[in-house]
Amino acid sequence: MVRPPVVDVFVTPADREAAMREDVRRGLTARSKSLPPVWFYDERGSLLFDEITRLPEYYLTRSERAILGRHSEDIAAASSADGLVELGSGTSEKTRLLLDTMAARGDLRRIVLLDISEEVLAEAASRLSTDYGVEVRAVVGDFRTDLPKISGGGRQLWAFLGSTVGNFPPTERRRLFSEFRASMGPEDHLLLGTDLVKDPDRLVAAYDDSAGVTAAFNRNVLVVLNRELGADFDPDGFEHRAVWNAEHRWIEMRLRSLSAHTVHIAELELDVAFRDGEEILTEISAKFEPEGLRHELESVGLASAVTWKDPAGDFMLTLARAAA
Ligand code: AVJ
Repeated sequence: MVRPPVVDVFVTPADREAAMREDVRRGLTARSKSLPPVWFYDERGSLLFDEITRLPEYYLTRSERAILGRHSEDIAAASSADGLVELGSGTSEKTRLLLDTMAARGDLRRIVLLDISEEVLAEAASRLSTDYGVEVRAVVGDFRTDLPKISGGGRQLWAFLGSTVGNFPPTERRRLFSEFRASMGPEDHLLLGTDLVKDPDRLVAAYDDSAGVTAAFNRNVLVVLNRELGADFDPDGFEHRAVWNAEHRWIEMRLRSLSAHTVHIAELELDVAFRDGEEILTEISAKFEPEGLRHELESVGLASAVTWKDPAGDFMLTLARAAA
């Protein structure tokens, strides 16, 4: 008999709502406007992101899948993990390549999924529990704060895939890596997926596709604010932009106002004035150099044991463990 997944809720809908209000007030009253990317992912946003992963220009997902397809046996052997913890798991689609390998080796005992979105999580957890017949725990939480609550037991592989880490600027990234390090047991490993620095034209195309899916994804954050906070953004009044920032080595997604106008956000009792051409920074997506990443990990006590790239050298997986 397969036990149904256990769902732990560390972030309630009320917590989410409060966090969104605070983020939006802070981001849109600042001199240089920004919104954190976490608010892209309502149901429509998650579907749009899924569509992005299948676009010809968006190589990241395919490249990472290719590495997992080729090297999941190496990863399972090198970590000898008996449990998988997936952070920001989404639909857990690529992770199955790892789970299949761990299960075939007879190693797989437990799966923990952590995501901010309860709907996606519950669905993924019950599928995995049926398909693998092991203990599955689903945690509705924020990987920036909730890691200490989910550590424990066995030899865990902490998977942080999809270049999600790229959404965090260096200081926050360092804090995140330290959190991972602090939560990992002595026999645990971290599996980190990162996009690599490459020709800026290819990078920009990956974030400004010809079908306009990324543009719709970017504008969706305004649709979310309209619904959740009673704002009156006209999403078509903003232009999607993707810009390579060579100094910081990250892609910036921005929304540029096509006119001078004012937006009212009812639930914040806030008016936000936009100049013609004024931009909101909606996401950074950092690109890495293998050496730089190794140093970053080492500086928080994570020793990068092995790395793998896809054949084109576009994307990298790093397996790291707590340094002795
Ligand atoms: C899911 C954060 C890794 O930064 O490439 C895709 C999100 N944004 N297209 C990324 C995204 C625009 C994606 N991550």
